[in-house]
Amino acid sequence: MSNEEMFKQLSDAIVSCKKDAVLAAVEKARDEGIPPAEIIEKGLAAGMNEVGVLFERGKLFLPHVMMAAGAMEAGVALLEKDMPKDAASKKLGIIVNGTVEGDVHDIGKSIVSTMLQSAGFEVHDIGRDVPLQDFIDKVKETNADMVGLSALMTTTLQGQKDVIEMLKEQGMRDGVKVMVGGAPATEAWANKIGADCYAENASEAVTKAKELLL
Ligand code: B12
Repeated sequence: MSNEEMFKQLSDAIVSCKKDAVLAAVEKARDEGIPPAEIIEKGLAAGMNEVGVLFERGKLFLPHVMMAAGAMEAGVALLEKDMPKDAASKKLGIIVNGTVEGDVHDIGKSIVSTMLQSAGFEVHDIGRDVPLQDFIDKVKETNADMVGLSALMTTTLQGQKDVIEMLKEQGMRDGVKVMVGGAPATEAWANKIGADCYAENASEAVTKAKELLL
């Protein structure tokens, strides 16, 4: 089976919303030697995007989306075992990452954390629906070089801007880079709110973090 066919199978498994199908497809792709990052981005995440489209068109309902999300999390968890957990030997920088207050979407954010971690960054993932001041407190506590802010809804995007304003008010903006992401975020939005960078997906997040921190 070609890699393209394998990605299609992974994506279809997510759309089927069946955890067993996802786990089987992930194991197969892994056995074929496809790197975990590609299995996640080109297979599983592509399927989740498809789920989003079907949901928007009314072809899938919220319980399906929740099942697909659970299946996706299980698939990613299976792959995390193969990814270097603690790359202490080459600590590239410290990054705090989380989803802003009011927003419970965390699949994409967690993928970003996992990929940054396996690229050699020390990542403090502080979860989802995180009160904005907590991002700042965690940056202080860990002496972080960068903070990642995820928002998946147009209504919670404002939280990214607010954290930047709060960092300024608390005299901390110069000491930490800000990276924003999530489906409704864009390069233009990042520029408008004065973030240091925007990344469209997890691999781009790794590239941009390296550009800014190394
Ligand atoms: C899965 C999902 C859910 C799951 C979330 C499960 C979970 N644990 O995350 C559940 C079912 C719980 C859910 C709930 C809700 N959802 Co929802 N959900 C989605 C869906 C279908 C997919 C999101 C996803 O996981 N995508 C796959 C991942 C891999 O992609 P990603 O998140 O975009 O992440 C990538 C990039 O964006 C980027 N990235 C992400 N974060 C970060 C951070 C940084 C720092 C960087 C650099 C990059 C980065 O890298 C990631 C990896 O490549 C989207 C549809 C869509 N098109 O996005 C709707 C969507 C986001 N949901 C939506 C809504 C409205 C809701 C609900 C209010 C319920 C409802 N009425 O539908 C609640 C929200 C409650 C709340 N307060 O948060 C809307 C938001 C609309 C808006 N206002 O903008 C969407 C767009 C669907 C829609 N069209 O209606 N949802």
